[in-house]
Amino acid sequence: MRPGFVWGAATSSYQIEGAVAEDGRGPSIWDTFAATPGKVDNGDTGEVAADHYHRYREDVALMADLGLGAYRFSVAWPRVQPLGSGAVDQRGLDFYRRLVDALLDKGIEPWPTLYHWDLPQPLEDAGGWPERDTALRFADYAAVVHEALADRVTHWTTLNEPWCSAFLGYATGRHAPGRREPAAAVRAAHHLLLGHGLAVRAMAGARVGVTLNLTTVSPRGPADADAARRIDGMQNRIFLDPLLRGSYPADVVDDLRGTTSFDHVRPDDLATISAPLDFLGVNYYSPMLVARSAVPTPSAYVGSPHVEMVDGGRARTSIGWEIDAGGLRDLLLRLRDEYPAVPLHITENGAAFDDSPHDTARIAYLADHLRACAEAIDLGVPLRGYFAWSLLDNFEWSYGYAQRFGLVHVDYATQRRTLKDSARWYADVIARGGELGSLQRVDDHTWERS
Ligand code: IFM
Repeated sequence: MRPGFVWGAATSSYQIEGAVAEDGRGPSIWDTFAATPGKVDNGDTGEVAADHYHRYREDVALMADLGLGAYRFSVAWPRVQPLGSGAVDQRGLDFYRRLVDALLDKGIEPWPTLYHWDLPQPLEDAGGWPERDTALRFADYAAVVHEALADRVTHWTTLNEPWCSAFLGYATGRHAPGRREPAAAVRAAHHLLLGHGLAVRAMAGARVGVTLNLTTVSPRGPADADAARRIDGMQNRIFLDPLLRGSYPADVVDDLRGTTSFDHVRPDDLATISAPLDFLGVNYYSPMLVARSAVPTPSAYVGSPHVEMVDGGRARTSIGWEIDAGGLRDLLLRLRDEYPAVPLHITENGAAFDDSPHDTARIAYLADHLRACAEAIDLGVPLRGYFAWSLLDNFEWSYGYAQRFGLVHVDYATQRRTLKDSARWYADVIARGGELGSLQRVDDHTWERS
């Protein structure tokens, strides 16, 4: 990788912080959802998580040992504004001030994300993201955090994976707030985008990006081309086009005609949403292979019930996601070819495996994806950084603690942190400036230095 390439790792507030009732933090939709029986595997919640709220100094020291250049974390809105609007709790902001100072002390650049899914519960009680007002409240909150940290933070991310917030939160109900209302999900997607655009405006002068979970979508065969177009529209283009081209894709609007009339979109919204981005964050984990299905199946892809995901026959991680590093390269090339140029950062990439601490499968996954990044850069993609997901094992949403994505193992009973082999390997890659050459893949699960 080139000099200046940003090497980082990522986490998010609800997944690691714990301390959900401390220092004035208000409840978020994830507190409510996790406390609802049957919503999260094993009844797990983020109440304690990795106790990062109390152990952040130890965690920053770990990051420094790994040689990270940057740390991507998220700010918990309900710590800053317990009611989601109005009064600001300085104790919440102080936590992030301390975290940022600890990072800077170690020469690690803080990369905060303003929203990684923990919406203050009072805002959901008022209607949540399907309501336009939530976007306005988000911009107010962004301004508050920006003012508090602007002297110490350069790169800001507004949203993490608005697809999940909108379509898992409001269509399938697999994520908080657990609603199953397809039309509301489409409105939520728009208001998340609007919130992003308004936040960019509210943080004038800052370097701001947004993170999307994007992927490759391929048809199983020629008869499935329309199915692939539809899923690509609802997964990728419904966010990319408004942000980078200032319009919704016409085919997606058409596909959604029976679901919503788009009358929630006001005339100036798309101009606000498409304010120039300083970078686009790309989260990539797995490819998608899709087919037309004869039987209608409700899914996150509202408006396209006759589509199904099919098995691509590739190896899978423990969470069941197929592995395809080439997909990351193809995705990056597509962004280069089809959208206006914008600096890119991989803001998440990683794998869940239960083989810690000797996690050769995770090393293989990361190495293959880093090679894909290097290939993309060689082909002219303006990729400027890579953040491994995740620094620590953490609360994996509706899967609870059973799925482990960390470079660092967390023993939840004692909160003891132990570096996995992948953490040592990643530190070595960073120290070599991204040089993977001396590492040889033996098989799917083994990786050796030659
Ligand atoms: O853990 C999540 C993260 O919060 C958002 N992106 C995907 C990760 C793995 O599921």
